[in-house]
Amino acid sequence: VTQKVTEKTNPTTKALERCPDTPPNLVGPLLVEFNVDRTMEHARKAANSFIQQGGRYKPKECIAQQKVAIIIPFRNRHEHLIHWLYYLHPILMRQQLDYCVYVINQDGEGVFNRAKLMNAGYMEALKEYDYECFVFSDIDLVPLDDRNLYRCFNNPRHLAVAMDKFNYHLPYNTYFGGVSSLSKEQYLKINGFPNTYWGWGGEDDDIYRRVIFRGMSISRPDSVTGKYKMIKHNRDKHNDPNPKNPGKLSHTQSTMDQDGINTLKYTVKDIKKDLLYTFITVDIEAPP
Ligand code: UDH
Repeated sequence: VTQKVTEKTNPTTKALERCPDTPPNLVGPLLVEFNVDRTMEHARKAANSFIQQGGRYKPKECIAQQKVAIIIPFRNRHEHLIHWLYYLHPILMRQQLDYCVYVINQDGEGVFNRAKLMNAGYMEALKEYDYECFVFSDIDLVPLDDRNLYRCFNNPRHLAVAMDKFNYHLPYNTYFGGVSSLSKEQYLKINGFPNTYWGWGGEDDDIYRRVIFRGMSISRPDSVTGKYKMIKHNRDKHNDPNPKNPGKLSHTQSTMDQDGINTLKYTVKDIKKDLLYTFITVDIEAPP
């Protein structure tokens, strides 16, 4: 009855149905090449005209299964950002997600903190929209198969399971780095991510342990679907391996309730909406 009324009052609008479980336009394996000069203009062309300011998209043909915020920890990797946007927007569109891309830029020259930036991204994204799923991605990782869905599953998901730099294998079984997804509920269950891992190393293992300590397991795609290509680069400044980080892992179980989204402190310095991404600069109180 409702359907009929709709058709009578507005014959051009057909009620949208929920998008199918398996998006129909996926192509499978992808060709990915970073060794070319690429500009933001190329990335804009690749994203087509359906993208909205801030790197926002939702399918027009159906109602997306999930509302997904893509969170990227960032500082001084503009060239990588172009490659990432060039490849990911078309993939995410084919995956029929209702999504937006948030680049969380660490302000200043202090020590980098990947996990704290991701926490800030979670908070900032939720101020804009009622997201139910969060995909956390490094800027230098592009999937080699669009069947690797950037959405959330029954357990926290590790997506980057077969990176070229690790010979298309997991470097170790409990590895949770690179790209991962957690529903809002899963994220809150582990009190978000640690804020105290300054510099390189350890934070991804801490997150893995949080997941296990809260009785969840890790969901993963198979090693064909889960292939990734990483953009080659030199070690960043102000992100040296921190020898204090590995030792913190033995305390995760007792500290995770006092170090996470419930203790997060940061200040937003600037929010800029580019066509292909929302760029949020945050002061995370980094040590010099
Ligand atoms: N990141 C930045 N800027 C930085 C540092 C890190 O944007 O200065 C972000 C970026 O999204 C990156 C992620 O944090 O992909 C993880 O950075 P990482 O340095 O932990 O990991 P990555 O795999 O490099 O990029 C590992 C060290 C590379 C040494 C290569 C020597 N050949």
